[in-house]
Amino acid sequence: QMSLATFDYNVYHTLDEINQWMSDMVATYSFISQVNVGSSYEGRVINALKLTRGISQKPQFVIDCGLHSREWVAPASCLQALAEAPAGSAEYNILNAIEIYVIPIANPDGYVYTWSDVMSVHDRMWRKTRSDNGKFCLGVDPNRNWDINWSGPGADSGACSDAYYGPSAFSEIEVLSQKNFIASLGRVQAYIDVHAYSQYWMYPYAWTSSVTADDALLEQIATDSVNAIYSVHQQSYQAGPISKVIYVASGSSADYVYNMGVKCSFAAELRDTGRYGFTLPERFIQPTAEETFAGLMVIADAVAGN
Ligand code: ING
Ligand code: ZN
Repeated sequence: QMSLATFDYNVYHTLDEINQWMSDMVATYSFISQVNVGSSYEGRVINALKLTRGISQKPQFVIDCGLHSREWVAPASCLQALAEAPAGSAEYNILNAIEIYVIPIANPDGYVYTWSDVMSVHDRMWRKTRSDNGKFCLGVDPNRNWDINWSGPGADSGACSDAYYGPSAFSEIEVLSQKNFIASLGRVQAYIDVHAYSQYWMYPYAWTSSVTADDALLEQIATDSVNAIYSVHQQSYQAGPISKVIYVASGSSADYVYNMGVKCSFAAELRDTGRYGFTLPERFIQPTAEETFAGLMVIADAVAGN
């Protein structure tokens, strides 16, 4: 397919380009299909790509990218990870054992906003959704809006805050849609919410500094992931519980999905460690994507029982 063959993974893409790319992937590969996760506040469709081969009824692994719109390297890395799937690759082979769902842009309104000029204002640093809650500022933090210790420590009541928890838990249609989507799949055994930046590979809890009942398992998988990541381009990522590695944060997706019974729940912060931050230059997309892929495959292997 012409457009797939010429798609440049080493630049950042608009939502329209990413949606076209998803259609091209589906048209090109029989083991990839598109699934509708739901819609956004401004009426955009949230898409997922489903990858599976062979038997059905396998364990499922959900990869959520771009929940925060300014973290552009996260969706870019998820796209490149998907491009690794075709024949012969490790990812292709693992699709006999698990189903993978990738949501490349979980917050499409925010993403479009970081690409736009609205009344000659350009805000590349927008993080939240774009909902109007009748306050002075728009938007809710989609990683503080889940119903897990909602409105607790590490989330903000102020509508202008980047960590605004919203008028109620699941007030954001993007968050509610993703929650319902994950619940509807029924056999999800692993989840990762991919962010940037700081180079961390983390797991619950975020809302409390207490550890989960699965701490040893999660620590083992996260350590294996950061070792795999290091082996690709010798970048150090730190593994550990979210509340210890980064900060206490209530209402996050990783905690909520863990509490749904998805033991292998993770949250990643990709490159860099702060030099460029959210505006990571395009030359770093490829190496970031390559090491992220290695980290994701460790989780996929764990779910596949390898
Ligand atoms: N960091 C995440 C944030 O939402 C995080 C850290 C991840 C908190 C997972 C809770 C759960 O604040 C960034 N950079 O977005
Ligand atoms: Zn983020």
